[in-house]
Amino acid sequence: MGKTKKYCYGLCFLISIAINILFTINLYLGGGQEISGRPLTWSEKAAAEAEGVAAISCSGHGRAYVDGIVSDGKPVCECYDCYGGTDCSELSPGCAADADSGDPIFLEPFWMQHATESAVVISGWHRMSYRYADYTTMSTQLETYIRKLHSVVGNAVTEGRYLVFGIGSTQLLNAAVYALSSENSSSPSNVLASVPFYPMYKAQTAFFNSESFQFEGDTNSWQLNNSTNNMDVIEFVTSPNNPDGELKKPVLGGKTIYDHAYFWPHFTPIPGPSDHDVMIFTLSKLTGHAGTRFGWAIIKDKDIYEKVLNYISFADLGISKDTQLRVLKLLKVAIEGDGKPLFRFSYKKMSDRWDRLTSVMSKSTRFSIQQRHPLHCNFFNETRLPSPAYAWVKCEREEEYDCGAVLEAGKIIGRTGSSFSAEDRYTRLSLIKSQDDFELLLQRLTVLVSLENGSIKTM
Ligand SMILES: Cc1ncc(COP(=O)(O)O)c(C=O)c1O
Ligand SMILES: *[C@@H]1O[C@H](CO)[C@@H](O)[C@H](O)[C@H]1NC(C)=O
Ligand SMILES: *[C@@H]1O[C@H](CO)[C@@H](O)[C@H](O)[C@H]1NC(C)=O
Ligand SMILES: *[C@@H]1O[C@H](CO)[C@@H](O)[C@H](O)[C@H]1NC(C)=O
Ligand SMILES: *[C@@H]1O[C@H](CO)[C@@H](O)[C@H](O)[C@H]1NC(C)=O
Ligand SMILES: CC(=O)N[C@H]1CO[C@H](CO)[C@@H](O)[C@@H]1O
Repeated sequence: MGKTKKYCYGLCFLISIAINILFTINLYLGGGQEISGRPLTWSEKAAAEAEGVAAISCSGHGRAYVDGIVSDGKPVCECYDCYGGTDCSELSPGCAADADSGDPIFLEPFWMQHATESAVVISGWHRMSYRYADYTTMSTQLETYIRKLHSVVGNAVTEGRYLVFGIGSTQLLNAAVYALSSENSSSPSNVLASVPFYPMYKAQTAFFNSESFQFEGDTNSWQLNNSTNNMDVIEFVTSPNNPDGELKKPVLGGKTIYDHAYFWPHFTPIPGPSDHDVMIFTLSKLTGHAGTRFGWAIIKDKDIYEKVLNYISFADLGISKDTQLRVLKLLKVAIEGDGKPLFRFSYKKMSDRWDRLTSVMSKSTRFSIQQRHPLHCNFFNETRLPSPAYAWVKCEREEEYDCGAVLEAGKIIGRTGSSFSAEDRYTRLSLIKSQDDFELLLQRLTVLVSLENGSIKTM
């Protein structure tokens, strides 16, 4: 009698465990329609789907996504560079280290650590309208958080300034050129930047082929030939600069567009709030969400603001409301604890990478990288070295004028100096990609440098 009771308890216990396991599996694999005997709510169902996909491990060398390719009803792993196989566990041995693009995946671990605060659920009827209730296309709530963020970081003055959102800062770069240009087609405004500069300035200005502005190249050569002319110029001031991380200052004294894509504590000490007529920022290099395509311009002058706003209107009728919701959520996390958790994480990541990179490069006479100068950072209240997004590598040997080819022979892919209107003796290496990418880059650089004094000089 007592024995059968015991058996029954044991059996019931096992059944209950089995049921629990089944529920859990069901819930997390997204097939579940019930929880504790009632149907899932719409947000629980969405959450179960998201968590089910996030639980696919891909060996840490890839990710599965809700909107990824599906095989047998399940999303498949999308592997990072150099990894393959259904679970991304296979490293391809001869794979080159790709340090070309500025894809800011270095912050992915931060967002995985902050999964709870940063996730967003979007209902099927979320903001279907073109506009917000106040007849604008920009979320005032988001605007408030952007201003808070700048005041917490201390990197830009926003009081009394106008804000315009764009599809990435890319869209705003050209919107700003348009807004600052003269409307006189017989004398178009001259657009310039200082070599080495981000190629998009030239590419966009040429692509839009406007009658009101034209790209005129490097500020310094322009100044040599136009010293006495007070001409109509629009100068891109990229601070910190892509590719070399310099905190650039204007050269020409005309109208300026400050591109502050990298003006965040992980890349540079923040000497004080930037206070200029047109300043452009982007989510991409702040939180790492380049795919969200969100940037903003901070503008002093009302007329310029209205022109930029017009540009965005004519180009797109404003930007995605879904994007704005997600950005709001991310920025709320970014300013938590006065920005300390995010920027401590991001700074540590970048400074660790720089420490390891400089320790390898200091042994080299064949390659050099840019000098870094310490500066007081108001945000961390400490003097620190910058830790730029890119290494600007120079090949020092006379005969190695094509640095990209030299690195490529060592299985490293960079971006050539001429892409930035500089010499090909320089190459840019991206330091903001995933940890896997960085580890492989460092491994390949270590091999190249260790071969320098050996017999294989001409590899
Ligand atoms: C200097 C600079 N400005 C602007 C951008 C554009 O960024 P996004 O369009 O993602 O905001 C980049 C991207 O690499 C950049 O390096
Ligand atoms: C347009 O530019 C031309 C050539 O520089 C100049 O002669 C003319 O006065 C300008 N027109 C206006 C409206 O500024
Ligand atoms: C600038 O002027 C100098 C001397 O007048 C000339 O040699 C040079 O080609 C000019 N540069 C450009 C880019 O026009
Ligand atoms: C190679 O030799 C040079 C000159 O003697 C030295 O400065 C450099 O550190 C050496 N590099 C390595 C990787 O040993
Ligand atoms: C910044 O650091 C200095 C010296 O360590 C200290 O005296 C000062 O109070 C700090 N300022 C702030 C705002 O924390
Ligand atoms: C008016 C004038 O002299 N413009 C020149 C300024 O310099 C650039 C190149 O450095 C020339 O292309 C312009 O013609």
